[in-house]
Amino acid sequence: MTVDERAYDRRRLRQWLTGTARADGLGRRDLLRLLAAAGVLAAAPAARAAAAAPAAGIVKPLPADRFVVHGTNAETRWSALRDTGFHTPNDLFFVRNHTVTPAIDPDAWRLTVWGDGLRGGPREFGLDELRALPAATSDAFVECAGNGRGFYTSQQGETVSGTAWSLGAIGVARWRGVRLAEVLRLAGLGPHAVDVQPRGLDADYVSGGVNLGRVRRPLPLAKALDDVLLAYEMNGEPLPPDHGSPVRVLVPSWVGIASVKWVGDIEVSAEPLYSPWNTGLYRLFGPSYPEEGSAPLTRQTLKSAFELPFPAAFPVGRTHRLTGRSWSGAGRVRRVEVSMDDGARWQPARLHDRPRRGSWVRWSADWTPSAAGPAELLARATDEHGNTQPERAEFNEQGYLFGAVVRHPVTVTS
Ligand SMILES: Nc1nc2c(c(=O)[nH]1)N[C@H]1C(S)=C(S)[C@@H](COP(=O)(O)O)O[C@H]1N2
Ligand SMILES: [Mo]
Repeated sequence: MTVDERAYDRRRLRQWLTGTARADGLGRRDLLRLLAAAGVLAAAPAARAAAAAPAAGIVKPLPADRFVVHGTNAETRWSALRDTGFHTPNDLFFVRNHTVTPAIDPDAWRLTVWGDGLRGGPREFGLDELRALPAATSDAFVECAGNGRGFYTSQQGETVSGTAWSLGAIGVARWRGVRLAEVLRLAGLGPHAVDVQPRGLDADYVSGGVNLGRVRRPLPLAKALDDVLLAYEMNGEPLPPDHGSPVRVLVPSWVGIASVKWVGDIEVSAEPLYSPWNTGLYRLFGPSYPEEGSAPLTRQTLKSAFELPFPAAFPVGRTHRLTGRSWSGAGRVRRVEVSMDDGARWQPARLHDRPRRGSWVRWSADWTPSAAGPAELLARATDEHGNTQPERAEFNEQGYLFGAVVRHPVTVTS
């Protein structure tokens, strides 16, 4: 009967992965061991898509001077941000799609809020209903947990799985929508709710031959009730197709995966929930972490980027105004410093925005290169909690949360 049991177990595991079985009463450690033993969450090989390849399934144009395409994803070139304002224009905002951008009719769209954490049965909302509720606005970044992943390899010589992003998997927009707390209240949030799990309407995600079901990731109730929005506007326009039209979740300061696009339903659970996106994915695995991985990722790390081509070129002997941006998931950026001599001396950059939580700050610094040849520009930020970008980021197998100083290559020409 061993054979039958094994077959049943595999079926149950598949059901759980696609969201049709629950994992109640099962410890996270057991679940992870089970998943690892069945090999269903083996890391996908690093993406090697050519920069010139068209992105499958993204609706908006991706001109090569503004985006680098990685398979189904596209990152913003930092050189293209230089003359943009505080908010990333919608047509320049990076896209991270597990599959393809779905076509959803906003008039037919419904949001279902359901689960045993509600006092009563499911409650449905249409777009007009959400728009009629009190609106809230948030100037917040959405940043992929893997932003900067490529530097684990290029700067630290480490092999990690996943899309080899440079620093362009981030954007800041003015998001407008309704507070998730308000919608949960209207749906009849019960006293026993602990987890809230939004799920996207895009296609099932198949990784390494295993169907993981639709993109979904539980949020602890405390965060869901804090500053999370159901956003229907991005920079004053209806949410564009690639960014979750008609409604996405916006979870300020957290890893981008929490901000589920094209949300179709939200489960409110009286028991903790698991999905592939908070178990085998979006935890830190590696020698510095426990066998079952770190806790699920929440806040983003601290980063800085120059608004320059990568690599950049400057003529010698002239003064150049270097510009860039810094941000932290932990709180406000307090200080940004730059170094043009390999970190021997650091000079403060001028900040051009009042630093705010969950957002970035623009900065500038002048540089007069005195000798022709190769150079590296360094920028490092410190946040209000005293976190400063280190020289090296701690390795993890999936290359999440790269927070070290990026060495920006430059050629000084005579
Ligand atoms: N439904 C759904 N939501 C999703 C994703 C997805 O593929 N499907 N990708 C997530 C990830 S990993 C990131 S980083 C952000 C990217 O948001 P953007 O494409 O609007 O920049 O969306 C998140 N929400
Ligand atoms: Mo992401």
